[in-house]
Amino acid sequence: MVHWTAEEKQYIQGLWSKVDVASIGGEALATLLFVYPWTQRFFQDFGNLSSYAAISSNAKVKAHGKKVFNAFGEGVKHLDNIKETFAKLSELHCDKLHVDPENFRLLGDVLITLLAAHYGKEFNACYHAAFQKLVSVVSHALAHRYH
Ligand code: HNI
Repeated sequence: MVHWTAEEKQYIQGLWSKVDVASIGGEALATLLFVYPWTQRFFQDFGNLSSYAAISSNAKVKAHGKKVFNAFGEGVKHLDNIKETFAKLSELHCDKLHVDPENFRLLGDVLITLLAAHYGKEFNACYHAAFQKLVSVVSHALAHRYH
């Protein structure tokens, strides 16, 4: 099981409590779809994804980004239970959607970049390390069905 120090928990849960999940979630998914356009193939029924402006104003992208990061927030709440928290979602992404787990890592990197952009100096090396660990553990849990 992953061990979290009290400080790591504080960095993660403290910062996440301030995050506007709908906003950063929409932004993160939009960035993923724009910067790594091959990820668009999972969202072919989302309509117009032809430019950054189109992607970032697409209501389906926003709604899905919010959904994804609300689920991510469940992981933040249950740091000592991440594998179980994402067990059902791992089944969905691996067995049904066949999402390449590399994409979980990419989305995690996007999230960290956005947190750094939004929180500036407050998102210091300690926050960065804690969130890096979190996105890695969440990606691993989501990919669990592949292992
Ligand atoms: Ni993901 C559906 C959570 C990463 C492709 N995804 C979901 C749902 C949740 C979710 C929650 C809705 C489940 C339901 O309807 O029961 N996804 C997460 C989380 C992460 C993640 C927590 C990583 C942090 N998903 C990704 C990535 C991709 C992805 C990186 C592809 C690039 N997800 C999907 C697709 C669906 C999906 C595709 C189904 C969409 C649909 O049409 O309903």
